[in-house]
Amino acid sequence: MKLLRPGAAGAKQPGGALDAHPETRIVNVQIQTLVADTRAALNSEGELIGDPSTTTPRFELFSAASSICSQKVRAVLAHHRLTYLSHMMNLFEGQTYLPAHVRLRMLGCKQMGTKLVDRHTGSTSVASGGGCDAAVVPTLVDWDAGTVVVDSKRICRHLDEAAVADGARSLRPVHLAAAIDAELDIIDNLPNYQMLSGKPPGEDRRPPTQRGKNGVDFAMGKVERCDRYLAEFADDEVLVRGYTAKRAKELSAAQQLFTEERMQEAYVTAEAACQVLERQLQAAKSEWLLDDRLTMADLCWGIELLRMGNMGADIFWKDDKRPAVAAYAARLRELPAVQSAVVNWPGALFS
Ligand SMILES: N[C@@H](CCC(=O)N[C@@H](CS)C(=O)NCC(=O)O)C(=O)O
Repeated sequence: MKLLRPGAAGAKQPGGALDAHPETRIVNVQIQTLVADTRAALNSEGELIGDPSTTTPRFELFSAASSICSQKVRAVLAHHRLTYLSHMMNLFEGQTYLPAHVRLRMLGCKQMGTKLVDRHTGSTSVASGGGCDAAVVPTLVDWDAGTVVVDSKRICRHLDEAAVADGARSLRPVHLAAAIDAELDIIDNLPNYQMLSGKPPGEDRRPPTQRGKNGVDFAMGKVERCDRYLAEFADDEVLVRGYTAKRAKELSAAQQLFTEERMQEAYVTAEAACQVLERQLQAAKSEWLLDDRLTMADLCWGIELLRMGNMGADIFWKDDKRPAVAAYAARLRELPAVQSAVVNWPGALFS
């Protein structure tokens, strides 16, 4: 891995080659400014991941080490060996709320065409969660297309399509697309926020850095962060919309998600998903869950099962409880893309 200085003499600026499409170029200039502001706020020049000879990587990714949504995107990038400029954000220091980043995502949310999410269902899904969140990661910039892409599921598909256009084999082949999407929806709807931040029913098996936490303080910290930004940027219509929706979402999380009853429900949901997976794996006649070739569903399950294991929820499949899930989780963990996006990515697993 090599440090790349996008502004260095002789280096072509990402996003500079869009002269043929004036309409796109206007958006692109806006993206360029917001990306430059976000980099400056993070004090990050970015780290080039992939081919070290690349001077103008097509993709630029803002992600967080431990974010499960970011991990899925990094795994697809790694699987397809796509080169990108990576900027890391610290979720616990609230870096995803930086105004330039929120403005950047507001462009992506607009392009996605969904409203801003203002309540928390416990899942990270845009479809069932009620919309787009302007203060989270991952955020992908595609300099060739002149777009900012938000939502991990959309980003993974976008990257897969880009790789396929370059001759790669798809992780989401057309004949399996519906089945893969159904798996991605199941995974996207799992209560990862609750299992990471809330107190589990019974013994707290989370790693020491998370153990004992009840979720409410974390969510209220986000509400307070939004309040500070709302006071500071009261005249900025775009930021006010972004932070107001996020504030409402996290307030609903603090008030509703982490009660004993909701935490019980979350664990029941997660275990039920493992039971469905066990049955599917037992019945599968293919090498992987849906095919003889690895699909996006396998990659995302790999990341989900690693997270569950990291939170101590591997009791759902350990000790012969669900042997097919246990074997699948162990196999997925060894995939080079999962190793590089999570297992060997500094800070990706909680200790
Ligand atoms: N639907 C979005 C959800 C993204 C999301 O919820 N990201 C979380 C980490 S997995 C985040 O950045 N949280 C920071 C916060 O809410 O403060 C996606 O899949 O990309």
